[in-house]
Amino acid sequence: MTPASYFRDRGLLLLLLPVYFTLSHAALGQPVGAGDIAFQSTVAGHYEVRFDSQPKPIVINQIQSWVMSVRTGDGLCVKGAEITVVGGMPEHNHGFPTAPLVRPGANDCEYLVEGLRFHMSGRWEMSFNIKAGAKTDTLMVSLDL
Ligand SMILES: [Cu+2]
Repeated sequence: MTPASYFRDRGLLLLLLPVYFTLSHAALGQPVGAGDIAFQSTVAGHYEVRFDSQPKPIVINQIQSWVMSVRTGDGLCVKGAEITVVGGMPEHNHGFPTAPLVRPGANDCEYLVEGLRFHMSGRWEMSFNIKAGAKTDTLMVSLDL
């Protein structure tokens, strides 16, 4: 899915996704790291996801790598998942300035989200599509930078 189609379908997506996570550190005037994003469940509840970022906290306009840990509800590593990510700033109507990719990480639970760059302050939304075996699920992340 391209960022453009992501935003075109976003209204529908949000209707279908009642579980919607928001971080609001901007009000506190503090930078955030991906590690500050709470451990969270995907929309259909198939997977549990946690993030860690480098550098930490997130630096505006600098390439980021996130480690993404994906487990089942039973705490088992989700091995061999195909994960894609799209996102952008809905209030500015633009996508990411880069095309981030997710690839396998250091162990069966981990994936690396590479090429992330948040080129301005404000609210960013990301949608991760996680496919492992027959189960596909979505994780929405909203980040105030
Ligand atoms: Cu923007």
